[in-house]
Amino acid sequence: MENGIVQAFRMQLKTGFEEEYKKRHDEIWPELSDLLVQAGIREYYIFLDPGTLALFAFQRLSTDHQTGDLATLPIMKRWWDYMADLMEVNPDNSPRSVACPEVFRLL
Ligand code: RM4
Repeated sequence: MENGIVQAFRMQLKTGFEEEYKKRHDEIWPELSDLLVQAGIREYYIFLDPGTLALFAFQRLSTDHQTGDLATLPIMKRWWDYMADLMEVNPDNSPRSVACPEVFRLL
């Protein structure tokens, strides 16, 4: 199987929004998930650390992914606006995100 590119990053949930964050993702807009797949995201997981409310995201991307363009797309921006009450965000409502370098792989 083609492994593509893997990347991980950390976002931050605000206190008290654990259930609502999960609910919104359980009901993710189909047009947004289509967009993410079209951008080349092959796998996307978000895990919640219950102690710190850190959101740890892991993605597997196709080698020709275009995830860098997502921030300019209206559906993505609308989702970020929608999620901004639950997450730590930047002034443009994109989630504050810290890249997490890979330190181990078992393949
Ligand atoms: C997240 C956040 C991310 C988005 C996912 C689907 O909570 O908004 O940017 O990729 O939802």
